[in-house]
Amino acid sequence: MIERPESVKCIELAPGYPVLEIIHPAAWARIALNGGHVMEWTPSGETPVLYLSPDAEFQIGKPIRGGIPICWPWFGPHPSRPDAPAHGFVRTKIWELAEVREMPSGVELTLALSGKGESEPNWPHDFSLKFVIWIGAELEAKLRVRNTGNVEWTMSGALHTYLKVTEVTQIHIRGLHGTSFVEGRLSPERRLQRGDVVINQEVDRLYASDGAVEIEDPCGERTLIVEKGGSRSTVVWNPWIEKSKRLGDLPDDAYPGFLCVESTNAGDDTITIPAGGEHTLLTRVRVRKLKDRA
Ligand code: TA6
Repeated sequence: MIERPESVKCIELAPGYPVLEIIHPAAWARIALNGGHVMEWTPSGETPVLYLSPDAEFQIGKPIRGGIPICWPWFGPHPSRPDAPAHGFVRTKIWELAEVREMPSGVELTLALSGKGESEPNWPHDFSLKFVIWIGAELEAKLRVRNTGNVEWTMSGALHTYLKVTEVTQIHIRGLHGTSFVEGRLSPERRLQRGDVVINQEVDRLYASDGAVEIEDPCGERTLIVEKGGSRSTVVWNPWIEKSKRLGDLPDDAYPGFLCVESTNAGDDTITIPAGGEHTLLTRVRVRKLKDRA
């Protein structure tokens, strides 16, 4: 592994399971090389901002429940192969640490993963990914995708961010008013969002939106702001009661404590990349104390 500054350690969360631990005056974070997965992020003076399931499985080749799963090169079920894993394959591959830069305000880490067509049965294309993560008072994650083959291909995907909230039924989810959405990805009925999004049942919505989403958590006395780039669709998901029971790596009573707000390219927002072309999908998470609200 490349040389790392003092603020970036490499620990084993389980035997043979390497995790980068960032200990910097601006923030603390953990990033698993399995999946290139930002698992935890706590800015200084804050409580944890990302939700990580206490039942998350730390096994190479298994996805992690929580943090920011990288869903690529397809979002949800594979478009044509029902036996392919949901949300693509890169969240279960080992990424390598390609670059790391420590600065007074934080640490920038670049993880890399690439593949040739014959290496992936469900994705017979050449690709190169760079995942650039800024760990500081804010968190920014950029998935830079490059088509290194000689034919164009079409992808979908998401930065599937799990945000920690105090009580999901008490939060105010703003920024999607007036945008259209489909529920559960499978329901053909397109509806219009009126006012704030309310979570009082399972919500699994794909919104046609490129805007920021604010999650005001009055009990947590803070607002989380999720900004996006390279994304014209946003997923808002909470499994609620029944789906939580079906997820073996999530406690049944965990659903009130998190909300997923995902920067996606999904639904009508799939991306076709020509040979040699690139696309960047970005998510940025900021914290604003309620008392700081002007
Ligand atoms: O983004 C929402 C969603 O597509 C839900 O339908 C649910 O399946 C969630 O992702 C989690 O998927 P996973 O494969 O990580 O269990």
